[in-house]
Amino acid sequence: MDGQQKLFEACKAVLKQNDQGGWTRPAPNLYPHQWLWDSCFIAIGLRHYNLRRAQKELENLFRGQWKNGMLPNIIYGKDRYYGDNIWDSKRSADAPHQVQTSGITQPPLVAEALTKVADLLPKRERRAWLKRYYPKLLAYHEWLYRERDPHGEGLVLLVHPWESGLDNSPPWIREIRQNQTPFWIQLIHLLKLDTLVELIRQDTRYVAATERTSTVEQLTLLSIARRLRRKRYNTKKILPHAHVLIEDLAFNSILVRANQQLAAIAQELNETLPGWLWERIKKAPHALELLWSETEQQYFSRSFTTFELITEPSLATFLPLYSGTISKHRAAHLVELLGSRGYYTQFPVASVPTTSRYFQPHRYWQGPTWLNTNWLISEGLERYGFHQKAQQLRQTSLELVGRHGCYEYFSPLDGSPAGIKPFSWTAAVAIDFLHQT
Ligand code: 2M8
Repeated sequence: MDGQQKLFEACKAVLKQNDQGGWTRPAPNLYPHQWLWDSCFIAIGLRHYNLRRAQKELENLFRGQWKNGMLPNIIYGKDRYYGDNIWDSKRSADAPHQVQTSGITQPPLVAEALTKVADLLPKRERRAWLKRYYPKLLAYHEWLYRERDPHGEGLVLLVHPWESGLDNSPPWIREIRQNQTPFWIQLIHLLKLDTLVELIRQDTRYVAATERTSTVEQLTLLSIARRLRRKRYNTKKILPHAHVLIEDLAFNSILVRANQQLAAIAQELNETLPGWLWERIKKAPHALELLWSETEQQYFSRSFTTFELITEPSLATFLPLYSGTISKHRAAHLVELLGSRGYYTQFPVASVPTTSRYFQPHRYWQGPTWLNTNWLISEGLERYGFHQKAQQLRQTSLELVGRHGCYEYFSPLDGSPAGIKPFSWTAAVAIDFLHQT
């Protein structure tokens, strides 16, 4: 067996180990449930060797869809999890009855996963597949723009850092530190009781505390979730009272691409998108440009409340490449940036540039290299014709997995592994990368 085949087999074994019978947990212990964007990456990997199972993964994601169209970021399985009882989704009349879910969403990668699976299906099955999921996908995009774009400008807002998928990335940390940390949590920090509280944290039983979100931030994330629960996840009730609302750059870049995929599916099926939604979809690529800073020459997330850009750099700045709608000139500029300012480290892409005050090589979304974001960037690079750069990124990513196995993330400085293992999307993305080399 050659090296590539061996790696493929090892990655398949990870997905098998994490298979819960039709859906895949991200990892044992730490993440025992089904997560939204994880399952999309997982389906993208699975389709290469088990198309039926990839279909099942997505079918199971839609078990969690709410009556109002929302796809939740977590559908609970039977095992326990450290935040289990915070959501109590049944408090909303929109939540499904058959399963327990969270009350928030995650990056809208599902159009991508449905499309990539469809592309491998025979003609007739493809049509049936798209027909089956089009109404559900449409309902999700309608929910996003109806509930989360109250100004009708083509940018959706997020109400919790967990919705961004990049939980503790600098723009979110800065905003929650400035506006959201409740007094009792500040007190814990002031009295240096963090280490005591850490003792009751369950996630740090499996991964070193230095590789996870800090205790103060973790408590704040739980407290924001509780506030959302009190409002029964009703956006109209949440907005007037929320302290941190962000038009997240990564999320909106992914959504712009997802909109194109939704529109392509509609066209293939001879369906017409609702007029109001089509208007938003047309606005979205222009709205993304509102997130460009002329001074800093890069993209940022924006506060929904103040309309100000949150000028803390992170890898999200490269995701407009993935949206595919920015100008070639802008794309070339981003590629130049990718090669500099602390992003293109020995094992790129650092989730936060090494020059940032937030950078920590092993701490979650505050510096490490992740395979899923490398996937999004490499897809974007391909779209703009930077094939060699995309190939390079896939190679360095595969090198990490080949050397250390399917860890959750890796230090961008020396490639040392961190987080939980065996982690499903690392395996799934590696499989997709192997099929592109
Ligand atoms: C992380 O997020 C969860 C909450 O959703 C957590 O912090 O426990 C993030 O890395 C997220 O992007 C990912 O989907 C999830 C499961 O892998 O873990």
